[in-house]
Parts: sequence; structure tokens; C-alpha cells
Amino acid sequence: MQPAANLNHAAVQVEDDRTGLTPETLKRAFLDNLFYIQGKFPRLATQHDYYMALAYTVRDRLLQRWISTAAAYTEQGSRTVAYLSAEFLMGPQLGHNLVNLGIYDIVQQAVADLGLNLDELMEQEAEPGLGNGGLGRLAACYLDSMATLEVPSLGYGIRYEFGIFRQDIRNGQQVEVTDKWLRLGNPWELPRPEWAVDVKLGGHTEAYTDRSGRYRVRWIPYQVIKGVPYDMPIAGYRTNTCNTLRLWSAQAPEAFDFEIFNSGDYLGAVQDKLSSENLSKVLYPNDNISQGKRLRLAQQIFFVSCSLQDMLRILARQGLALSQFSQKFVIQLNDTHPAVTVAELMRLLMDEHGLSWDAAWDITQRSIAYTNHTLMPEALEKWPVDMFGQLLPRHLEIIYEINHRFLEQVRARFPDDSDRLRRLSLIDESGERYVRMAHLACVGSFSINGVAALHTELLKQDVLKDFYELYPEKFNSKTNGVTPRRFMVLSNPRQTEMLNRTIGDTWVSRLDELKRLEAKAEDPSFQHDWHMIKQANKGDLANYMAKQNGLVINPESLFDVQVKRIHEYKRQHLNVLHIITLYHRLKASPNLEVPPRTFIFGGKAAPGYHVAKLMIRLVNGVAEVINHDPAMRDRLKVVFLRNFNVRLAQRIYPAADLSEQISMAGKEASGTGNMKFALNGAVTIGTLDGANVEIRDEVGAENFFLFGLTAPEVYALKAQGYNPWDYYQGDPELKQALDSILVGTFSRGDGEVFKPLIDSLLNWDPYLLLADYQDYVACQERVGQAFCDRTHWTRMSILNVARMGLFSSDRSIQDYCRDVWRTPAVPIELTDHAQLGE
Ligand code: Z15
Repeated sequence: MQPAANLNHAAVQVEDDRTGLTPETLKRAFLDNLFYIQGKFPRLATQHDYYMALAYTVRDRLLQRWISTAAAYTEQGSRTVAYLSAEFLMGPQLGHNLVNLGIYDIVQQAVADLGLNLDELMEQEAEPGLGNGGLGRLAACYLDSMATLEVPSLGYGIRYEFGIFRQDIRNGQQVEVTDKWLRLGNPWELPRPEWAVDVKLGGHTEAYTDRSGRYRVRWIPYQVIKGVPYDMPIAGYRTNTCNTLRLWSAQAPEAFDFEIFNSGDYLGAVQDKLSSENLSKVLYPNDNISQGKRLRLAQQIFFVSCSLQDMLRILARQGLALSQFSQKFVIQLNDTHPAVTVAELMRLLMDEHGLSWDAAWDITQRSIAYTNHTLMPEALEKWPVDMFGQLLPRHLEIIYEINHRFLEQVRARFPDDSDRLRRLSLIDESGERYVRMAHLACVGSFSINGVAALHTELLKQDVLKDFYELYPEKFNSKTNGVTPRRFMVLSNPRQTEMLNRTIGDTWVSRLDELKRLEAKAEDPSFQHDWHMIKQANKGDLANYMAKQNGLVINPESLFDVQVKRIHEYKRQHLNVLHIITLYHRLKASPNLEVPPRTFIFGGKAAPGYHVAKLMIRLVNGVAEVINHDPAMRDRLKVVFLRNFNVRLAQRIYPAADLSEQISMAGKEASGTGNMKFALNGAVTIGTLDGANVEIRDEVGAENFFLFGLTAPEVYALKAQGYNPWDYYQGDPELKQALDSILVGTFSRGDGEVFKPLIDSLLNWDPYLLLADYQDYVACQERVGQAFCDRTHWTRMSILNVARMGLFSSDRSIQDYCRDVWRTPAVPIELTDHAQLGE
């Protein structure tokens, strides 16, 4: 490699090298960090060393804001959102921090002056993939928006040593590779060992009477695990606010005097220490499926207990009383993964801080709000009572007591309604007994929200109907949003530059200003430039696909994209049925007039979800046949992009023409990829599901390709008795598509491979692919025709962007602040850090 000869010239100076933003200062600071943090000089430095040096240079600039923010919050005792989430799918930090600090261009220039390339340096970063999909990414977008809106907030989660697995594709099949993201060090975190806390697990409880004669419970655990916090800075967009994401890492405690140590079994004791560290070892790779594993429950109590103890420490540190907990903090539960908060906060307040049940319950209920993210039955968490009691004996007692008091209230409101009691109980007693985590969350919270309008309605009518009848005032809807900083400014610089040139640059933090683009939708020269930008973005992705998949892709073809977790309810296989149909049509009528299309897929399947893995195999099987068929050249291509993650997502959205949002109506709670596509000028083909409904309302029905059954139609069809076989027999093209899979056309003649997939479709088809197939294919024909009219398509694309302002995560956070959190903004003034010590 031949880098950076000019790196040798710059001298190292200490002065304001940690805060300054001029090109000269940045370059000096960069070299200083290369020498004194990485311990390298240019001849020996790798690209990764340069990345680290730059990351530390950026981190120094964040630290000034971070310290000022912490100081202001401490001094003012600011009301703070504690966002509890088992997942934060943060994505690469360097580029995003450069955008938010407003120094992207200047840093790009500074590293270029040193003979380096910023894109290449950003590629060096191992992305923190501490999440599975939409839920984890939403948490990350919300942190960005809270910092941008100057809302005091702490994200709390787990510092998994292995994030979501890396996905390899071998012989068309998914292979999982561990994600050792911390291997080369993480410059974006600061360990805070001085704030470590202990978490108890297992053992038993004992009742006793305290000195004032009160009944109390003591918990004698089997095991204690230490949680060490690691803090990540979360900078707002062009504000001085820099909030914190605090992730807990599990460690063995220094020493513990339980039996095993006294027995003299030293090696056995060390074994136990090692096993405690397993707690934060790996992220469970399931999205929208609960596996019910003991270790997962242990992870949940681990990060919840650490976080609550941390909040209580902060409360005390600020000289506030326990009774002021709910004034200082509002806890948002991101799904039920942290729902054990309800029992743990009760336990801490009663057993460790001596409060009465009533006082503790009052604080608990006033402090907690719950977001539900799914209607999928298999995602609703429930823990076998035995397992729960073995791991958390004290929490189970508390849950029984909460349930007892709760059911008393229900009985008073609805006398003689034992069915209702059974349905509402925190304990499912229909067979093996389970603790129902969503019920615990509903009872313990003052607010319950869904993540899109339709989803919230379905919660009220169906999954949480009984709770809605009991507590209608708790229910509210908060439609999801995404951050325009990462998913527009950082990922789509061409479109960003054009927007800035046309409507100024204030849209980045006031996304409804995109409205002003509408005036340009008919302007031919604007349309031309808009089209050229999409073409350039498609060219970039085509180059990437050439490198990754060895395919020659025509950037003029329609880029038809479905990237998201692989799940039957998301219906990637419906997309595949359309591709096979087109293939058959083109084989039968080579002169058929359809625009060339490139079908692009990406997404991970849960390692134990066999049907989802078969769906990946099917995409790759179809790709193999079509991409090698000379008759399909320049007409159809199918690409499966391996290892879909945040970094790859940022490459894909800007290059999409068509966004596939084709879940069975009533199954996708919101969807957020749908928003990222539309904000980058893709037009959506979709069902009336999740946030698609609101997206269509906003962009206009004429700029959205709608198909499929509605949620009520889905229920009606199922109630009336759905028989997929009728559709198979009644539609020759559908039959041909399914038959071709079954006879092995896409599995090198092997008729067994896809049998489970097809059998399930023909006999059961729980997600109604066959019922929606015809309408989907017809809708895709309209898409193809529309794409052939470039002016028309470009106009739709512009209007999609212009009318998507509602879907900024800034709007979502403002809604939470107004309706749920009641957290005023706290503007931050930059303080000279040298002056902070009293
Ligand atoms: C997950 O990614 C989502 C919901 C869940 O319950 C779990 Cl466990 C994981 C997703 C929803 O499927 C998606 O529709 C939604 O947009 C996203 O959460 C964020 O709310």
C-alpha cells in the first residue's frame, strides 16, 4: 500500500487538538491519535489504524458535548427518558457522528489531504449489530431523534459480545458466522467500572420481621453476576446535546462466599465465574419469535436490574427522594423484553429500600410505559412458571401478588365473569402454567402504545382487547419513524445535495419541509436531474452486486427490492411466485413487452427457522436458473445480497425503484424499511398493513401500488374456511409456478428440497399467499407499465419523497414527549471542560 507520505510532515501539538474543527487541527489531532493511541507510524499503520485514529479524533469532539450534557442534566435534575431495549441496532458510528457534528465535509477533506479516503476508512468499522431487525433499529433511530430534539435520555441495553451473526451464502443456503465485532477494539465506548452493580439469580426467599415489626422478604440467591456499564455517546444533529447509550456487560463478581468457594473447589468456582460471563455473550438471533430459553430470561433480568439500580443511584446522587422517581425518570419498555421491570422495580423499592407495597406500586405504575411491537402469537413472550420461579423466585412472588390485587379489581368491575379473569390473568393456566409478559407490562404501565394506526386498532380489538376494556385511557398510538440523518443525509449524498440546492438544508431536522418539493414534481429539468441521481445510485449498487455476486446488472432495469428479515408473514415467497410467473410468461412469449427488471433480495433467517431458510434457498435457486438462461439476459435478473445489515441497507435504499412491503394484512405491526425506501424515492407496492396504510394516505393512492386482502377480509376469509387448493386449481399460472418449484426446476431437479414449503402453502397457507397471488401479479403488471413512462415514474418518485415528512423519527419522538413522557427539552451550552471541576 502506498499511503500518506504527507503524514510525516505534520507536527503533534496538544493545544485544542481535542476540540478544534479547523482542517489543520483535525489533521494534527488525527496524527496525534495515530501515534499515541494506536502506537503506529504511517509506514506500519493499516487502514484500520487510520480508522481508529480518526474515530478517536471524532470521539474527542463528542466528549466535549457529552461532558457538558451530563453536567447540565446533573445540575438541573432534568426529567429523563430511560429507553429500555434488549436490542439497539446502531450501525456504523463514524459517518453518522460526522454528519451529526456537521463535520463530514471538512473531515473528508482533511483525510484526503493526508492521502487517505474517508469511504475506505468508514469501511474499516465493525458495525455494532446489537439487534435483529426493525425493533432494534427503531431504538437506534429514537436515540438519534431524542438527542436531536434535546430530550434528556439514557438508552439501556446489553453489550453483547457477539451481535447478530454474519450471513454467508453457500450453495444458495444461509450459513451463520459469529460476529466478533469487538475484536479490534471499540473506540465508541467508555467503560465505567466504578458504576458496576450486582444482579442476583436463582436461590430462594425467606420471610422475616424487621426491627419495626414489618413483614419483609429476603432473597438468598444461588448466583450473583456483576454488570459493568459501557457508555456510547449519542450526538444530536447540530445540537450540543450528547446523550448516552449505556450497555451492560456481565462479569463474574470479584469473590463470592457461596458454598462452592468454601468447598475448596477452586477450579469449579472459576468455571462458575466463566459461566456468569455467558450472560452478555450473544444476542438471540430471532426476530418476532420467542424461544423461551432460560438464558434469554436471565439476560432480560440482568439488563433490567442493572438499569434500575443505575437509575436509583442517579436519583440518590442528585439528592432526590425515592418518591420523586417518577418525576426524574420515565421508563419506556421497548416490547416485553424488559417487562420484568415491573417486578424488579417493586422488589428494589420494597426489599432493598424499605418502601411499603402501596408506595412502591404507586411509583412503579407512574414510571413505566409499554410499547407493543407485534401481533404475532409466536412473538408474545411467556415463561413457564417453573423456570421463572427457579431463576427469579422473588419476582414470581411479586407477580403473584400483583396478579392477586389486579384480579380483585377486575372482579369488582366485572362480577361473575370468570372467563374474563382467566383471559386477563398474568398467569396462563390453560395448560402448562406460564407468566404472560405482555399482561405484566399492561398492568404495570400508565401507557400502552402500538407502532402504527392499524396496529394499535388491532391491539385494541384483538390481542389486548380485555385490557383495552379495562383501561381505555392507557392506550395510544405512536406511528414509527426513521432518522433522516442516517437514511438520507449519510446514505444518499446525491439526493441530499439536490434537496439542499432546491429547498435549503433545514429539512434534515424538520422533515415536513420536504413538502416544498411538490412544486418541482412537474418541472422537466428537475425531473431529469432527479432521474440522473437515481441512475447514479443504481450504478453504485450495480457495481457492488457485480463484486459480490459476479453478475452484470443493467442499471436501466427496474430495481425491485425486498430487504428485511426473512419470515413467512413478510411473504418473500410471494415475490418469488411473481418472478417465476414472469419467467414462464417470457419463456412462452419472448416478445412480451415488459421492462427489464432486477429483483433484489436481502435478509437473515433465524438459524432455527427452517422454512425461512428454505425461502432463501428458493430465491437463490430461482436466481441460478434465471441468471443463467440466455433468453432472460437483459430481461430478468435475481440477486440475493448476503449479510443484510445497516451498512448494506444504506447502500440499497438509495438505489431502489420499487419497495416491496407485501406482508399479509394484519401481521406487520408497522414496518420501517417501507419508510426508508420511500424517503429515497422508491415507490411502494404493498398491502394495507402496518404503516403502509399511513404512507399511502400521505403520498396519495395514485403514487402507491396497492394490492391484496385487507385485515378484515383476511379474518373473514379465514373464518369462512380458507382452502388454498381452490386457488391452486383455479389459476393455471399459479399452478404452473408452484408445480415448477415442486418438480425441482429451481433445485437442480431435486423434487424434495422445497417440498415442505410447497406442502405448507397448498395445505394450510397461513399467510394467504395463494389468495393474494392474482392481485399481486396484476398489480406488478401496472408497476411495469408505469415504469416504462419515465416522466410519470419520476413524478411519483419525487412526490413520494415530498410527502414522507411525517415518517421522521423526530415526529415520533415529539409525539411520545407530548403524550407519554412529558419531558421538556434541555438545550445544552458548551462548557469548557477544564472549568467543570468545582
Ligand atoms: C421486531 O423487529 C418487531 C417486533 C417484534 O415484536 C420483535 Cl420481537 C422484533 C418489529 C415489527 O415486526 C415491525 O413491524 C416494526 O416496524 C418494528 O418492530 C418496530 O416497531
